[in-house]
Amino acid sequence: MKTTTILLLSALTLLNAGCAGKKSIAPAPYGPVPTERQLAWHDMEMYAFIHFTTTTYRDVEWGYGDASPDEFQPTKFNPRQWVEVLKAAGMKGVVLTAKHHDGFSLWPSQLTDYSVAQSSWRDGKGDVVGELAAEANRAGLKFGIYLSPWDRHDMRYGSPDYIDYFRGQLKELLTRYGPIFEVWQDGANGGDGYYGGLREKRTIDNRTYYDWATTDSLIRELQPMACIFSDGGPDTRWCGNEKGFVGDPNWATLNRDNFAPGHANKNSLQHGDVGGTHWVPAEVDVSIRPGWFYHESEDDRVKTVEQLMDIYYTSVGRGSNLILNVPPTKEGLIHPIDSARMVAFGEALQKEFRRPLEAKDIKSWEATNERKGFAARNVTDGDNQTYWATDDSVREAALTMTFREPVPLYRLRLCEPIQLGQRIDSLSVEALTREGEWEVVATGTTIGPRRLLRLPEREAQALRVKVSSSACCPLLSEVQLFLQPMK
Ligand code: FUL
Ligand code: CA
Repeated sequence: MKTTTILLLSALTLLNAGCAGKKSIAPAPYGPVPTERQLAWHDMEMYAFIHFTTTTYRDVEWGYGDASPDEFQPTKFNPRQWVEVLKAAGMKGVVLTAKHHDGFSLWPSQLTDYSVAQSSWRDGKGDVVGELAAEANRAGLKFGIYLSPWDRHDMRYGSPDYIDYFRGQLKELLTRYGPIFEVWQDGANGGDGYYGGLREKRTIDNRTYYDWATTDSLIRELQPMACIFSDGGPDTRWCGNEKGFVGDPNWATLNRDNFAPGHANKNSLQHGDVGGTHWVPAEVDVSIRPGWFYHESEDDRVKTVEQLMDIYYTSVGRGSNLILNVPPTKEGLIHPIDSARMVAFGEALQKEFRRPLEAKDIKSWEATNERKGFAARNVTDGDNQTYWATDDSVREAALTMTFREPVPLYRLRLCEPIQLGQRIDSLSVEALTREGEWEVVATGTTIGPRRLLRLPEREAQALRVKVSSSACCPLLSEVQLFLQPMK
């Protein structure tokens, strides 16, 4: 192209922009933003945890490391049944304790003589990791692994040789079983154990012993899309408790460099750090039973659908992911009580979100401020990439959707376009009732990837969402209203 043509074209562009008022310019990202692997992880929302090993047969929570491999006898081992149950509950993935603190490996590891290969179960030909990975894959569930850094069986634990062994095992797991979406690094470390028969106490300095940076780069190399979970990330963080909730507010940002494994600040784990340096979202880990492993004595203490639903709203509903543990029995099956509960939970969840309000039922979208090219109606197109934005100077804004007919309120899902960072720190929702009054029906703090709200029973002609963001302009990608299900 000749220079004169280029000059002419740019002059025309400027002229066009001038006629239309302002050019449409996307808001700049605010603070740290998620990586591609973290964005994929956010979409997972809810998945299962499976705690299973020789510890199951000892009826304890922490195996000492001295159980004989022959004690592992899941005579009815059926990972297809596990996966069916998990799928019915709406789980999108499953993370297995490939090795728990007792040190027994659920796959035939070539690096130890303490695995399923040494068990008389299936004449040493069994592979729990392989069979579960295959079933998960068949059913469309993503697969993840837990490899306990603390190993109460292995003689080498506490020495540099053990770290080589640990990395060697990770390598086996990350190269044999297809794509891994999460590697779960547990924080429990050191103490007494069998340690090759020495039966002693071993303490390690968990700030230095594991050299996590080297292990993390091995994981990156072998499985670039796997999120690494630990107390302080690097990719996903523990929520600071095992009860089934993340803090409110919940920021995905964290001052990650303040963290060393096992030296976590509970408040930062539960709430994140406002304006934190890294994107490290929280994961809520909780068991459907009091313990992580199956105990017959807890058969009557399986969480109810109501409890599971409350957990759902205080984890997924606050923008965190939920990893729900469902431990198999000694036979290698999910217990009938747990499976019935999971299926009922799945049905209850479907009912929660059965009647989405459709965009065609909305008469108008009005915003107190609308950035050029980022219209309010972008919040009802079902696409998280498209969003409503305000001008840069705005800190508080409201969006009102007026319905064609009054509708029965039920649930509300709000989402921020987190690819541009997390911004909103407070929200309130008002409904225009049949009587023509504006009534506050919900209030809250952060949104992040999502905030789910249970609304009171009201017929509403319109809904107004007010958001504020103290450091930058607020953005919303989705405002999805769900209506009261038909009786
Ligand atoms: C903890 C472990 O000590 C428990 O046994 C369990 O695996 C839980 C998920 O993490 O730190
Ligand atoms: Ca959208």
